[in-house]
Amino acid sequence: MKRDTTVLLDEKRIFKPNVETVERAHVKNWETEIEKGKNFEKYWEEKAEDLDWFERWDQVLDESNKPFFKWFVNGKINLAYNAVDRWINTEKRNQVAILYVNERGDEKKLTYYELYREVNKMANGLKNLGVKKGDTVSMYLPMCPELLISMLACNKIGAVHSVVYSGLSVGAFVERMNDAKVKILITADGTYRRGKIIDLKKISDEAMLQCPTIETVIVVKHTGSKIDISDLSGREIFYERLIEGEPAECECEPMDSEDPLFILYTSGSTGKPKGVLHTTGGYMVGVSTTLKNIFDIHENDMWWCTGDIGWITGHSYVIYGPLLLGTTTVVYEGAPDYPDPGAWWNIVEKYGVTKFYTAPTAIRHLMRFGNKYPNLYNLSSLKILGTVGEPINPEAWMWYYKNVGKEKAPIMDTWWQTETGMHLISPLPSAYLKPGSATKAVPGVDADVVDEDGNPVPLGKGGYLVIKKPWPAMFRTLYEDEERYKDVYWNQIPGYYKAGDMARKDEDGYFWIQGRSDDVLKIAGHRVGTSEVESAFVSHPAVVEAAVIGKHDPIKGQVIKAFVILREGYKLKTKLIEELNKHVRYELGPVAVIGDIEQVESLPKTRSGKIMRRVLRARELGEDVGDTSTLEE
Ligand code: 6R9
Repeated sequence: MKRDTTVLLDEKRIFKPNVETVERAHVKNWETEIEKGKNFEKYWEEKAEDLDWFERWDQVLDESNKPFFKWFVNGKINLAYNAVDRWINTEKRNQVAILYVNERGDEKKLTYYELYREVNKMANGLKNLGVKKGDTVSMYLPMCPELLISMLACNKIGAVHSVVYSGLSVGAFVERMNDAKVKILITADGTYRRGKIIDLKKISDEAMLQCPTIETVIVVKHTGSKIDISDLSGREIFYERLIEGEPAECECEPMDSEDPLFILYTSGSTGKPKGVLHTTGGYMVGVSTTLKNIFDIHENDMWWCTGDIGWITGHSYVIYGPLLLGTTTVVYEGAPDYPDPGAWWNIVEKYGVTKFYTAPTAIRHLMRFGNKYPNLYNLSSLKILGTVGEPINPEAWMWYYKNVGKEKAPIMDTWWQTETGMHLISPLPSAYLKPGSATKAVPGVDADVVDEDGNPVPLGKGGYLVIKKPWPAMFRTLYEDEERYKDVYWNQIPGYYKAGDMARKDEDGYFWIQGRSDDVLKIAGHRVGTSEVESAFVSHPAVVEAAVIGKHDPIKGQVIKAFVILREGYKLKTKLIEELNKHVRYELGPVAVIGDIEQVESLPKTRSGKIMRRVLRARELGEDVGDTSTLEE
């Protein structure tokens, strides 16, 4: 993947913290806070005090069965209680909790009290369907209030949610449902995207044919489409019917700190997607603390994270972080450039957004339209900006800093993962910033760059990014796959969590993330596994074998380059290329952006039959292929 790494190596600009921002901040001195965090158990214990526990923990961290760590052992807590219920007896009761807006300009506001009532009704509705503590409920929904309500309703009664991104299509959807043996699915008639309505119900109907465990499908009428009761099958029920007449009160299930909270599937380099399992207490502590300190959240903030709830960014920072802090969270459904490339800046101005968090790919996309659009709007409400999902190139950083933040709002470049649950490397508002660097590990977290044996590499030299101590929001395992959990993350570099990214540290100890060290792609910030794309290709009758690699793209970061071996009689002509594109989209969804397909006669493989994507990548980029001693003749 050719990225502007030369620029990164030369990047020497440093930006001082903005005085006003620091004066307002919860944490006024970044370095001091990092020092405090070195006593990490004590640090996290103090942060846990900010939440309301039904019963206090008797141990902060239990490391007796590594790598199966436990946080806040024997503590009892409930997420929905902390995110919603505890605010209704305070002055926040009538404050807007969720501000839903879409690309058509529709808006819906839910105060904390209204949210409380809706969550309770849904929790009761789920109970009536027989959902109990520990059961898994899945959502395939657009960014709509019912998605947040359903997730919180699950938390309330102790059910585990498994949200599937609504941009994933049939094949990916089926795989995730069946792996988690889901019994209840919540979906919607459709979602708005660039002036069209995407028919989610149709996708889920097709998927349902292959999901034998699903007993009930709850359907949200979101886009006002004409479906009515006669269109539903015996196992389907409308959301509005389910909650009709349900009491707006519901007891919270006291959850053990280590009870499962949610599963979120993500792509690995090999095999099927991984069900990343997060538990309750530590996740809440990690997510609320990082959001509070990195984006300096106060109760009168208007927080907007543009990430989709179907990914970890949305779980941690659209719904849970902001509600745990009792602020207002903007939930936006639509594209960044529809009806025009000023759509997002219009929302910032209209609602006075104070903190704004998005992905580098979106910035690069909007940058293409020039300064005109951000300059059309009053963006002076913005105090802090953020990015997530992939390394940000200094050019995009500078554009964002100048045109959106007007050189006043610092940019928090946050590095983290589905597995980490919370930000692990990021500045705080009082940090000195370097465009393109995520700076340092957040207070209470210990990160480093090491070689294969775990020895620190000299400053300036690339190596594997590792986390050396447990952190509260860490995932606890992969769903029903403890072996893979140990192998992929903990046994590779003994004693440390191997993140799967390459990085280097500079002379100031700042981290520069260089991208994945494995075969995971980041397409427009979305994590896509090469093996998933390959199996989508080979499920087409014309394809015998396929190998895919990431190819640099100036806007999306990476797109797919596929090498395919075709069945006899097939030629890679325009019609087949179109068909393959369509087929992969059907299996995986619009996240799988194909840049190029090439027909080949054979693929480079190891003697044990594994495709050597590294060789393909090197050939593609005209780079040295490296060690090929395991390459089959
Ligand atoms: C939150 C999220 C994780 C991978 C991660 C890395 C890349 C995320 C980044 C970044 C450089 C940043 N990544 N944030 N790379 N700088 N600020 O994106 O989770 O979808 O699991 O992806 O994303 O490669 O390993 P997830």
